Amino acid sequence: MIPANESAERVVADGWTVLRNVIEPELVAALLARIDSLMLELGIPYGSNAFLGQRTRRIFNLLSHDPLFASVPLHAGVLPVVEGVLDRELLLSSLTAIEMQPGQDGQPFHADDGSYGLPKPHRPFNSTAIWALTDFTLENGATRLVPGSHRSERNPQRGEQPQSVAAEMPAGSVLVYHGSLWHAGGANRSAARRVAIVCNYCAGFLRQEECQLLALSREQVARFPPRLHSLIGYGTYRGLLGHVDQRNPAGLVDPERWDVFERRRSRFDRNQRTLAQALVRTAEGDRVPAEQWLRRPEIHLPDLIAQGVPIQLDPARAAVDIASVETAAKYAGYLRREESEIERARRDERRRIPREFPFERVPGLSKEIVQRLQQIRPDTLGHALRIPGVTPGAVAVLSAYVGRFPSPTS
Ligand SMILES: O=C(O)CCC(=O)C(=O)O
Repeated sequence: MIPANESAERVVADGWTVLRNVIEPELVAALLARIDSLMLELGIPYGSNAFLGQRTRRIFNLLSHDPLFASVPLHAGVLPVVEGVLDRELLLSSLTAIEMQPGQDGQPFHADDGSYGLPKPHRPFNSTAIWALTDFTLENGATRLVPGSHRSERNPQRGEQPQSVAAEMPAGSVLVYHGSLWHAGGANRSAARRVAIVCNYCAGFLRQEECQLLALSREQVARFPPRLHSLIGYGTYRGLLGHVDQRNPAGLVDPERWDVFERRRSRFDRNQRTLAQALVRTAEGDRVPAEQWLRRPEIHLPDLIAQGVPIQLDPARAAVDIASVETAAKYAGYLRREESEIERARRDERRRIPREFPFERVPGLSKEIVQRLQQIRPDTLGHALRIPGVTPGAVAVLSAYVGRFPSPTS
């Protein structure tokens, strides 16, 4: 294997390098399988413009969907190369799966650091690793690269078609390039799809493309290895940028705290089971399930404990334990109703909209929303909900009419 510093030097000098067969085949297979299942679960639509690709589906913010994806930004065969291009204080800028179907046209050429708007050329402060999860070939749209363009004084113009080469590589390889390099997804003229993960890193002093401090919950982050905490943004750059009350925010995603939370959750689950099984004696002398008795407003958990129901409490956190078990019991009915609401929303997410559905006949939708829907023709209610400008209220109205108007072709 080529040493990481040599690969990094090639990225800085030549604009890119390909790390051939650097990813374990088992990891490639696992990532591919999870991306496929997420595409279905999330009802991912095709892109809505030439840049995103109208025959291309993307899953953004991958870390939020499965901890499996943590292995991508941290991979020992790739991260040291990018650290050599930027430095060890780099950040993960975005993490996206891209599935390009046959028939996808070539993407417009661009440079990933184009949005920062600084005079060019400059040293790399952005660097991207494109993981090939299927072979990348000339026919199926291997990324096009413009040699020398990382030294250009400008970004490509809209529609510009410079001379380029295709980054052909077998599945399990990774293309790493300089953020100023002009590049584009190629056209897929083959009969098979091309699948990739695009892992974009930036220097620690820059704003990330995805706002990960909000896109990932603290609980999700706490499960990741500490190195990933700092890549996500829980850290400081040169000990200053990003501090919280002069503390490094890394300490705020504390796996030990997460452990405390996990232990509390397992006590909670055990106590729920105990309440479902135990019987208690009422004032009238009847024996009733503890769970049912606790639903009475005047009954509290310590009353049941006094009757010998074996509830487990952490002495240091007894008040929190008691409050959570009591709240769950007293609001069980309400929670069940909420769950069925959530289930309904999930079903709606996948509910299909017939191809020629007459959006203009749905009463109460604004002209603008009807136009957006007619332009984009979402195939599910979930897809409709993700169209900018289409409100949840409009989708709720739509859901009431989706089964009502038969489409001429369906
Ligand atoms: O899919 C590719 O090969 C490149 C994708 C890309 O550059 C992008 O979406 O920004």
